[in-house]
Amino acid sequence: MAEDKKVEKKKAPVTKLDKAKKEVDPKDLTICSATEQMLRKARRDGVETAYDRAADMKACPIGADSACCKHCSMGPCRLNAKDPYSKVGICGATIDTIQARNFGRMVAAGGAAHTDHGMSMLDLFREVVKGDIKEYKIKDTVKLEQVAQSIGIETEDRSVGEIAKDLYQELERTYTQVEGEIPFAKRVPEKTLETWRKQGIVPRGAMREIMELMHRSHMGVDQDYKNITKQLSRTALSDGWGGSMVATEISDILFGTPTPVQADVNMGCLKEDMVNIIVHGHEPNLFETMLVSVNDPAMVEAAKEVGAKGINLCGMCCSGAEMLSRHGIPHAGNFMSTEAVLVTGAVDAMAVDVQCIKQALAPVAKCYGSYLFTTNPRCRIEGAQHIEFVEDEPRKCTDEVVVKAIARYKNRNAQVEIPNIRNAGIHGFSHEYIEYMLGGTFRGSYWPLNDNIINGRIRGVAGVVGCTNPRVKQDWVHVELVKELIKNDVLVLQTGCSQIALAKAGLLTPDAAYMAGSGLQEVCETVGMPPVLGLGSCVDNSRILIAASAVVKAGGLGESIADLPVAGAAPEWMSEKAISIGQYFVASGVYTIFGVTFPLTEQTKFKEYLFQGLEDENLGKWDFAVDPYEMAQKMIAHIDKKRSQLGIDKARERVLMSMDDRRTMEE
Ligand code: NFS
Ligand code: SF4
Repeated sequence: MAEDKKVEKKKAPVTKLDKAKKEVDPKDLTICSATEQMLRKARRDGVETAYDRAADMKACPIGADSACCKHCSMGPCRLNAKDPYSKVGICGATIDTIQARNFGRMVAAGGAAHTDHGMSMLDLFREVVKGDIKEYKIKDTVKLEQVAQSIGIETEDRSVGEIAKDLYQELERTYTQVEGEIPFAKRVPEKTLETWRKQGIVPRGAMREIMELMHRSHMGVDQDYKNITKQLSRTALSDGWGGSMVATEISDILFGTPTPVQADVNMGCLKEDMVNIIVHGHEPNLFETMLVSVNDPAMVEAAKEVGAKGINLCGMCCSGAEMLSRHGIPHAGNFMSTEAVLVTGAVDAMAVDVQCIKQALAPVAKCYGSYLFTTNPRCRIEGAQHIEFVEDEPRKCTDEVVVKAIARYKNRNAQVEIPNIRNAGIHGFSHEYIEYMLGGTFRGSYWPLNDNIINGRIRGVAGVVGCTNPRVKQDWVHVELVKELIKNDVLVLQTGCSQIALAKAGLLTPDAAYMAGSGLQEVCETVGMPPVLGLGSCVDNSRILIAASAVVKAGGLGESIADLPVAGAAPEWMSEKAISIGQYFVASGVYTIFGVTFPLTEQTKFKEYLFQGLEDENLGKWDFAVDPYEMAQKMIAHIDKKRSQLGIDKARERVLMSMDDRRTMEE
């Protein structure tokens, strides 16, 4: 009882801006003008956001260096990052053990998020195939056959239902298999797979890998950082080539494989005279059904009856990026704009499912009288209403959200201010479309891409992905990095919040080719493509892996992914999912650079291993830089190193010379 009283007396969490707190000018917090405008409004309205909290909360320096362990109650133990080998934990754990275990647990959590998302998609697929769920159906039978064939399932003279049943059975192994190799290991280039086998890091099943990683990082188990790294690589690979890849492939089969579509991004997609509904999260099924609900003539009529012109549906974060790519649904902004969008006062309802949903959305929504609905049993938020989304009756949830949103429109009393900014761009470049686009209608192929890389018009390919983070100026690092890369003839592939940052900066249009170097520009103009290709959500990073495999298979650029002149970056990352993604790229052979901060202590064996040792073992490597120009330089240096190892560095010099020659001739 005494305890209870103590709790009651505690101050309620702050939802209103505390005037005494440090204030940073919004123009220094973001380059997104819409977000900046809303941060100013939030200040006027006395509403606090993550930017205010970040200014007020210094990151814990020991945690930032991953120099602490709280895996048992003899601790928590704090080591000294300035002198990392001067101390060990009470059990004797060294800095390398502690860091490897912490890093491993980030991979386990991030991988679990993608993998559980993928499993939800697979659950849905199973019920659709069995005929128990009728609200969804297999939309893309060509993709179904392609995926089935890619893992050795017979498709000739068989019905869609038969193939789908077999595909389900096979893909379930991605999760539950206890021995053997996950099905999509069959898509990995042979030499890359050989390296994995030699090291014993081919994933068996994701559940097993995550469980073993949690076990091994428990107090008193694996205390050899290299051995822990093996298991964290294996777990990350069960995400990239497992859970994430299943999420992407099954979503394509159920909802359609993206092809390029023009669509608008930014807060100007909200409409003052319409009922505005935002879906924010990661699983496409909620969004797909919401799309059906908002287009129901009865719903539209109901909206008109309360004086609205209609219902306006927009996405945010990753399911938003997926719907943007698949159907051209407008996208209101990335992770660091989710509070700001509520500040418009124009959001009648925001429906969320899982991942990257700030708890603070609930108090901010409350300030503006907007509804915040949670819909997934995995994610409830205090202060939000829960309307559960069930797959066999999905409209029950989405219709209710729409009805409530209409009611809120009718009673809107918040002051509405919508930033008048919309950026058009082309989204939806699946790896299948890239192949078709480059290779032509009759014989899609990656060879033209390889050819352009070999002849040097394209210097290399970079994946720029990941979050935004209030510890750095929103979008700025993404945009500057990508501009620098394309200027240097590096073709950029994008997903997630990074794709939205570049879309807002106007780089996802074919016209942006003028910003590219002369070689890349020539290719973009010939094909009619932007220099920056948006592939979708974060689980769609698996599309980049498949594209990389296809490039290896097309020939002329080495035998493994590690041979390719490619690099990856997550310049403003924040989530554990990003660490899992980074690690599966590294383990797949890709040089991967992160910004903001890196959860490691300098001058330790574990850091040296991630940043160099793994490359010596024929995998990729990690790197770190905060500054976008330095980041670009490092990525390009790696690409050039690979070009010279492949013996194609001379070809590029020739191309550059011929371009110069041409210019001289023109003069
Ligand atoms: Ni990716 Fe998507 Fe964005 Fe980061 Fe979050 S929305 S899965 S984790 S913040 S890119
Ligand atoms: Fe400390 Fe070891 Fe316990 Fe970690 S596992 S808290 S290092 S005693």
